[in-house]
Parts: sequence; structure tokens; C-alpha cells
Amino acid sequence: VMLGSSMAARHADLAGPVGAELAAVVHANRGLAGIDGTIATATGLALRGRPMRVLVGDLTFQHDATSLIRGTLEEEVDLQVVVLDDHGGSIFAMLEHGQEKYRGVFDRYFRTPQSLDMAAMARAAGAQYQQVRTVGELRAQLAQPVRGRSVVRIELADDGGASRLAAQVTSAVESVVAQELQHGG
Ligand SMILES: Cc1ncc(C[n+]2csc(CCOP(=O)(O)OP(=O)(O)O)c2C)c(N)n1
Repeated sequence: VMLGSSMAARHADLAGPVGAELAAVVHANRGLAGIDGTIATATGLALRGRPMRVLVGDLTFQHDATSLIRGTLEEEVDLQVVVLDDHGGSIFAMLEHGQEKYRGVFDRYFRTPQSLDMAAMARAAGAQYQQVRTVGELRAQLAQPVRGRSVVRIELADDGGASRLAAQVTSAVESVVAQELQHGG
């Protein structure tokens, strides 16, 4: 498994089990790079002969979608790109750009929603494409073995859920730290 930068890695951090043995090795470019090259990195990992799933946001997908294309002299890889399509860079809603006073410019300058036809992109690269609409469909998709190159798109409603969850976690951590500091002092 590989996690893209931005919210993909953060979703896994927030929702993943703490201290549990993971069933898969988790890779990330975080710390080395931005959102660029994620699909290329996952392709390199898949070339070791082990099937790979990579979870990315829609801008991360678009940034590196041409890495789905296989050179005619290159081996086929077992790589599934799972795209969390929340219509642009939702991470910025959690930062200062997301404040109410920037509402008028936020979408155009920070979220930057795109109009890429992911199905056509996948087809052009010779990859399978599937859109899943329910958690059940996603589970069924993930239960299938990864064979060849494929794209699975999950369209997310922009209901601010991630920002709210992050704000709740931050305030819970702040209150625990404040309590500890009081005890310490
Ligand atoms: C090469 C590069 N360009 C720009 C950025 C700045 N950047 C950080 S996160 C992000 C948005 C990513 O959007 P998406 O992949 O859709 O993920 P989401 O924020 O929705 O989880 C951008 C543009 C970057 N990290 N790397």
C-alpha cells in the first residue's frame, strides 16, 4: 500500500489502528516530495512484483496521471490507484486559507477544482476504470486482487467532515496538554 500526500496520509493517520500490526507495508513519499510523482513511485514499488494499491487525492492523481501510461518495452504492473475525489485540494480548508474571510477566493486559488475525465484518462493509458458509489461497492472492489493497472474513483461529498474531525482532534489534544501542564506546574 502507498499513501499519497495531503489528506490521504492524514485520513489513514486519523482512522488507522494505533499500535496494531499492519497487514501490509505502507509506503509514502511524504517528507521527500510533494504531491508529484506519487503514481510513478507506486509503479516502481509494483515493479518489484508485488501488487500495489495507492490512495491519492484527485489533484495528486491529475498531477501524475501520465505515470499510468506504460512504455511499450516496460513490464505490465499490478497497480491500483484509488482516488479520493473531493474536487480539489481539501487540505487547504484545514489551514488558514480555509477561514471564513477567504471564502470568496478559496475555491479558485486554493481548492482549485478540476474537470479531468478520469475514466477517459484511464482508458487512454490502457488502465481499467471503476467508480464506486457505496461503502459496500468499495469493500467488494478492495476484496478483488489487484491485476494490471486500474483506477478506482470514489467521489466524496464536500461536507467539511475531515476539517471538523481534525479540529476535534486538535482541540482534544490541546485540552489534554493544558491539563498535563497544569498538573506539572
Ligand atoms: C508538486 C507539488 N505541487 C503543489 C503542492 C502543494 N499542495 C499540497 S497539498 C495540495 C493539494 C492536494 O490535493 P489532493 O491531491 O486532491 O488532496 P486533498 O488535499 O484533497 O486530500 C497541493 C496542491 C505540493 N505539495 N507538491
